[in-house]
Formats: sequence, structure tokens, C-alpha cells
Amino acid sequence: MAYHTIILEIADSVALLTLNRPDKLNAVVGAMHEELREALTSVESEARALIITGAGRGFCAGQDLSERRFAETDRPNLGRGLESNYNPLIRRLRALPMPVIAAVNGVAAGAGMSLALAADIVLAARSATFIQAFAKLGLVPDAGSSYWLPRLVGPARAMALAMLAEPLPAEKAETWGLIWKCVDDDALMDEAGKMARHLASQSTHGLALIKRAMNASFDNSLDSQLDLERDLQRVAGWSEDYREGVAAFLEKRPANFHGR
Ligand code: T3D
Repeated sequence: MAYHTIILEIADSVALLTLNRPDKLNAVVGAMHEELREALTSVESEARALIITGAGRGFCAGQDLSERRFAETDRPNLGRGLESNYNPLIRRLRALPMPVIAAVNGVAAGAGMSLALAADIVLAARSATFIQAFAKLGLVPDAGSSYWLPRLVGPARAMALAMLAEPLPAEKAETWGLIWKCVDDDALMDEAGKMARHLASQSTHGLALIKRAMNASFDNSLDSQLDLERDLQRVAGWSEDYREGVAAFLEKRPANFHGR
């Protein structure tokens, strides 16, 4: 498939997916959803780590509002777009059996912020900002934002971010625990690349199981989580990667993982 709204590059088991509508701050159009679906299928079969970033000065400005011009009498069903496009995208990223890094190069607004928060690790350029733009349109946080915000920054900050829709600078996002780290603008892609190459060389089988454990923990009791850890550890223990990790430790040599 030829891509028009994204760029997908895969090298050395690392996929770099760039949202590519820079003059619209990479706002999401229907075609982008289709291309993302196709790209993630390639990523799943060819890569062991994924970086998502944006072309130009923005990361992603959320839904392209030029696709949302309505006549006075229209009664748009925004739930349908979420059901068929955004929700499957977020679910897919959370379930992708490899680490997903968001390299937030500039403004991440609306569903663009939700997309960043769906990554496993969020790195942001110091000049980047995060905006819960939904309230300005009379909408509610979607694509996972209302799930992540209270969990990551607590209910007080989550509510004010959602209602005030003020830009949250990357440094504050780091201090508040919304993201992993904020780095100098010109260091962002180097840092993201280094991190992705490192992760891709690790036990990606084990990292995928870590994702499953962490994803489930918010909704589980301690008892259920202990049961889940037992089950996932059983699966981890059957992997080639585990054997290799133990052998490498005992032989005092670097491990050579294959993600199996
Ligand atoms: O509809 C559904 O399916 C429900 C799902 C909704 C999910 C959502 O994401 S709702 C939220 C949608 N996003 C927004 O409301 C954000 C709108 N954008 C902005 O508020 C601002 O652009 C930013 C704060 C993000 C950045 O401001 P600034 O001053 O740095 O840039 P700008 O000049 O506003 O934008 C640059 C260009 O990008 C400009 O185009 P132009 O005039 O040069 O041709 C602007 O119109 C365009 N752009 C930015 N965001 C969007 C957009 N075009 C369409 N849709 C956008 N979301």
C-alpha cells in the first residue's frame, strides 16, 4: 500500500511511523486511519519496537475538523467514528506485542494527545505541549484520554486539564508523571531511536508480557493481579528468551535475544 498521510520506515527491527500532514499539524483524517491499520500490520510482522512521531512542528492535532463540517440539520454520530477508527487504533497499540514509544515533537492536541498517551513510553521535546482540546468543541476526552489522565496525574489535575483545555508544557507533563521524559528538541529523535534499538534488542517476548501485566493492573484486585503474574510468568518461563537471559548471566556474556 502506498502511504499518503503517514511514512513508515522499518530498519534493524525498529519501525518509525511518522504522521505526515505537517501543514495541518498531522490532524487525523479517515485515510490516515486506513493507512495506520495497514502500517501496524507490517509493524507487527517486521519490527520489534515502534516509534510514533509527527512530521514538521506538530505531533498530532487530533481529529481533522475540516472533515466535520455539518449542515444545520445534521445529527452526526461521533460515536461511530470512535467505534470504527480511534478505539481500535488505541486498543491495537496497547496490545501490540512490542514496546511503543511516542516521540512527541510538538503539540499533541485532542485525540493526538490520546494517541501519545497510548504509547508505552512517551518522550517529548521540551517545546512540545499537550492539550485536551475537546472541551473547546463541547466534546469529551476520547481515544483513551479520560482513562489515562486520572490514572497518570490524579483526578484533580485530570479534571482541570480536561475542562480548561490549556496547553500543558512537556516539562510539567514530565514532573506530573504524565510522560516518561522531556528532552531537548534536537535530541528527541536520537533519544527515541536509541531507546527503540535498545528495546528491540531485548527480550521483546518478555516486554510484550510486561505490557499485558501493566495494562491489566488498573482494573484488577491484588489477588487477580497476582494470578495474572503467575500465568504470564509461566509463559515467560517457556520462552527461548528466558533461557538465553539466564545462560547469558551465568556465562557472564551479553544476551542475544530473538523475541521468542
Ligand atoms: O470527530 C470525531 O470523530 C470525534 C473525535 C474527536 C477527537 C478529537 O481529536 S477532537 C479535537 C480536535 N482537535 C482540536 O480541536 C485542535 C484544533 N487545533 C488547535 O487548537 C490548534 O491548531 C493547536 C493548539 C493544536 C495548534 O495551534 P497553532 O497556533 O500552533 O497552529 P494553527 O495555526 O492553529 O494550526 C496550523 C494549521 O493546522 C492551520 O491550518 P492553516 O490555517 O494554516 O491552513 C490549522 O487550521 C490546522 N489545524 C490544526 N489543528 C487542526 C487543523 N486542521 C484541521 N483539524 C485540526 N484538528
